[in-house]
Amino acid sequence: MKNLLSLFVVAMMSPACHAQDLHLNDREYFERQGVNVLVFSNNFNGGFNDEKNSGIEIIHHGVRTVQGGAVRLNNTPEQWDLVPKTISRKVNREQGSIEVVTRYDDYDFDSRIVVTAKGKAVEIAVWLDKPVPAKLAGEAGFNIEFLPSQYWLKTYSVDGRLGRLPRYATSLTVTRPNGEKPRQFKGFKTYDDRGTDRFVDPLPIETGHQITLATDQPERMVTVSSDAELKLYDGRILAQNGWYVLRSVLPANKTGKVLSWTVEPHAIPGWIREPNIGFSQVGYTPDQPKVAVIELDKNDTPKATASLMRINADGTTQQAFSGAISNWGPYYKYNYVKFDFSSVRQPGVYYIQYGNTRTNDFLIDAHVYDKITDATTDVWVPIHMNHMYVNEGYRTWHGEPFKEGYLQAPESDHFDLHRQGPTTDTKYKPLELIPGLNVGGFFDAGDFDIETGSNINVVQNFIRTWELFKPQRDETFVSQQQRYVDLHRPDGVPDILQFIEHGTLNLVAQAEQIGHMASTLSNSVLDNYHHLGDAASITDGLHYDPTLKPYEVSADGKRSGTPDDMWAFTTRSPRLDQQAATMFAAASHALKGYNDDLAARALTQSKRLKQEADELMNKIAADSQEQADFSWLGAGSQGDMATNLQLYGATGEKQYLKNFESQIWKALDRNVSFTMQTALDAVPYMNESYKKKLRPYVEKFAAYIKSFDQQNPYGVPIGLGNWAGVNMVLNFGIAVNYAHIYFPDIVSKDEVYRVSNWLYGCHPYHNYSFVAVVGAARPKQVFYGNNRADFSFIPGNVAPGLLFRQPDHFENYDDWPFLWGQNEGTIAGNTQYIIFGSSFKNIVTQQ
Ligand SMILES: [Ca+2]
Ligand SMILES: [Ca+2]
Ligand SMILES: [Ca+2]
Repeated sequence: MKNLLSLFVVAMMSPACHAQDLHLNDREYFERQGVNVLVFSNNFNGGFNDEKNSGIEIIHHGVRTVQGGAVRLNNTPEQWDLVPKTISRKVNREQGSIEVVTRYDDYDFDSRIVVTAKGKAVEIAVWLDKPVPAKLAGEAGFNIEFLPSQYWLKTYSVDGRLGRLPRYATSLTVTRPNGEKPRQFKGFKTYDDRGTDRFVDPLPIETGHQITLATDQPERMVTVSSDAELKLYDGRILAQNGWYVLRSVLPANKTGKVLSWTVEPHAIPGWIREPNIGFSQVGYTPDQPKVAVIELDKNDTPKATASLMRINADGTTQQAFSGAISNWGPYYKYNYVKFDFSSVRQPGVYYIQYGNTRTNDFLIDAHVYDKITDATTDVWVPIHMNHMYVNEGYRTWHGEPFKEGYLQAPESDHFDLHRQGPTTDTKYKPLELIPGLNVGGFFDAGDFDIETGSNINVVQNFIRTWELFKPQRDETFVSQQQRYVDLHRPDGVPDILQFIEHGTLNLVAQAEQIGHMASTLSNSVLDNYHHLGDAASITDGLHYDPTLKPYEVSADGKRSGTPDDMWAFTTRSPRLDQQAATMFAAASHALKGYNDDLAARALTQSKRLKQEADELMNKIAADSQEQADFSWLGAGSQGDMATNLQLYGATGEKQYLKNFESQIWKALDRNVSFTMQTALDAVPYMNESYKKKLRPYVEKFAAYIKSFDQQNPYGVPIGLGNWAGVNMVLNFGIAVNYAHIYFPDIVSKDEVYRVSNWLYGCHPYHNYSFVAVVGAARPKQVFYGNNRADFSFIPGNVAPGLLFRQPDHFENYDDWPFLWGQNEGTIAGNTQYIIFGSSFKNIVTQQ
């Protein structure tokens, strides 16, 4: 905090005489009011390669609209095209420049980019010590990318010729021999060339030497000029998550300064960002604390007061409350103040008026939280049921996917971070059909694989919700026999039981057919992994037959030569087997009386897997010189404690509880915040003396909760990773809820609203609810679901939230769904939200 504060003060005191020019600030980026130019504050990092948040970036009047500035090997690089590795980054304050050396190992190709502030513009120069490698001549170029949703339908000018950036990609393309395409990540191919051995290459929309984008919108206007030819492309031709690309090919056979661009982002004189008034879009109950957090530009002057306005039944408005603005202080690049209107308790429709800024309206009412989990349980979860046809009214969400089943994965390195080792660890030969796996299970996230670890979590989350709250809600028809799901059609069975059953069906099948748990059931080829559309069309539904030619179908219509069948990755992990064994025990307990056959099968697999996994782990530990690697198995580890508790819950065998008790106190002594949830989960099984012994730890936890009020203006843990921190926030919220349920005198009811406020709109960047369709007046509009190409959402999805970009920018696009780090929902995270929401509702409805 202190460090941030001093940075803020320094930034505030920057000499006014340079205010109109770009200058290199203390956070190592170029800045003028309304414009930030970042030079490799964020590096390309490989892997998924689609982060679209690296290289040279421009944050233009508060929105990161330009990124990807780097030497690239394609006209419009896709996800999984090679990205450059950053070798060095130097900030030269005297010259006002930043210099970055990047490298493509695959081509032994180094280049140096020097960005220098020149008045209101920056010069971007590319330097080479050795000429472009012959293989990349004509392919390597300097690229920079513009965010389509902020530029489409804007006018542009190229050397005086006018045009409008297209809303949808329709520009011209050519095909070229595959041999001419620079290799993609790990040699995978993103495209199915239909046997032509040619790839698609977009042609430019325009070429010239001076280009201005968004001549009609001062906030977005950028002018680029160069002696080299500038080409403007539409990256969406190849991939829906592509951006507009501006590019100059690097000259062949040249060294030294081979390219220079002048880039001038227009700045609106005296621009000050509109205040972002964070509040709960779902609304507030009359008795809860109500504090809006207002995010202010650092050049903004806080107002003295704000008002809460009531909208009367006849449409007239009146001031319900006026109160003082209190200062919180700086947090990264903005300044924060708060407006407390807790004293307003009268139910009604309200909005906040702060200076000229008026929020949308919201409710104060005892029932505002009643429906916060309904969209997730009734819509999001059933749509993610794999191996089923899912219907809703007139709409089919997807047909029955993967009818041909799953093949044994051969040895492979995988694009979704999986690996199949040199042996299969099964009785199956590589590419042999493993029968019976195309049943049950849930799509992982914005993709369609079955991540076994996540699916285990999902079943556990449902079981936990079932055992704690016994929700009888029945809005979903599920027929395993028909392989058919119909939304909003009650069938007499609580949906949550059907979800537990559906998850268990796939996991039990894995244990029975494979003998142990697969790490994943996933795509075999990259060109159908990025599928956007009906899940049933990812594969052709026909068994792969390598004796047929690609795209050929057998005479009986049952087999094809297209290698699109999904694979089961079966490298054995005894740890995963142990997790599955625990889950199977709990599932057996939950399913008893509803599906006795499945309950019995789950119990059989639980016992067998536990025994085999224990033996394997002991053997590995005995064989290994590095037993420390398996220390998580030993006493005191978090995983073991939670497992023992779950096993006790499922079996009632006292030994598990003894194991738990022998570890919990040491773990709490080591780390209260990390262990608190497990300690609280045990309360229902324990006596009063356990609760008494736990009290001082809960007191510590209460102090930990309050510590977030000093760490940031929003009072919740905020993650700074590549995946925004919603899982961490939900975990925190669940622990706070349980601490309040069992120790209301230590953790007061007021604390449980921290996480709901954050989720439903009280957070940086904008004030939209992160839960799709939840947040009555203004939920987010776009998410990274499997319908993201439609700029849409699947109701009930929870976004990861605020993605942090170095050095000081939080972001959550609501017009561009394609960044998974801020907009994807996962099956494990969304079922975690059901636990948070169920426990939260339970607390709120109790007077
Ligand atoms: Ca996945
Ligand atoms: Ca049902
Ligand atoms: Ca197939």
